[in-house]
Amino acid sequence: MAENPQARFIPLSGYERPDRQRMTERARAFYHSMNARRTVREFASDPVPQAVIADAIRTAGTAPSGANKQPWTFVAIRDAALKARIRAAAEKEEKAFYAGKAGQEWLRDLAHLGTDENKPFLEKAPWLIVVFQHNYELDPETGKRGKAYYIQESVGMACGLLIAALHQAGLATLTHTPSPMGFLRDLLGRPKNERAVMIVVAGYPAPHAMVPDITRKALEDIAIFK
Ligand code: IYR
Repeated sequence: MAENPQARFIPLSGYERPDRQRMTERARAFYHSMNARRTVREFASDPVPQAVIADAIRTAGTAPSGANKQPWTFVAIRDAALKARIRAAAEKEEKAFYAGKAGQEWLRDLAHLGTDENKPFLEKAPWLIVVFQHNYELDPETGKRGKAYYIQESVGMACGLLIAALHQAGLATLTHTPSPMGFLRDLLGRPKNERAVMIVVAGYPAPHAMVPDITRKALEDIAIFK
């Protein structure tokens, strides 16, 4: 196949071609399932097995990435003391954000979500998954650096798969982005080539969890077929 001697190929395995009807049904079913996902801010404290979180992270790790560099690290936290420290640091940043750092337009745009500087879910939810992007490769032994490509795109896709996987497992999620997030690298002892991009909060929703009354754009408003 490929002329390049550095390119090694193996047969595509695990792919089964569905017939038209099956394909149509599967696309529909997956859409319905994912359309039921909502960002949740009220969590139950019930524990969730580590194995479930591990498989969701495995799924995230299947995302495509630039030159297959897989420029991501997922730090999954269940330790209560660590969660408390993250909450305290995040709330400190959020206080400044909501007190005006965000600017009027941003705060106006957020008003309908009813968010504020209080982030109890950072302690209440059983798991916080902090997603780090690798701005470049850094060998921990030699200190040797390498490049990574399309880092934000790659990590964004991995986060999407992570959220989809957690949803499919039956968990609620919240993508939380305290800004700035520099404190997370220090708090979690990550190397200098890594930057936190979001916290994915995961757990069961609280029994009577409420969510904002929002709608999704219709297909006609997001897609153009030519
Ligand atoms: N990081 C803040 C603010 C926030 C910003 C956006 I854009 C949102 O969609 C939601 C919240 C917070 O977590 O409250």
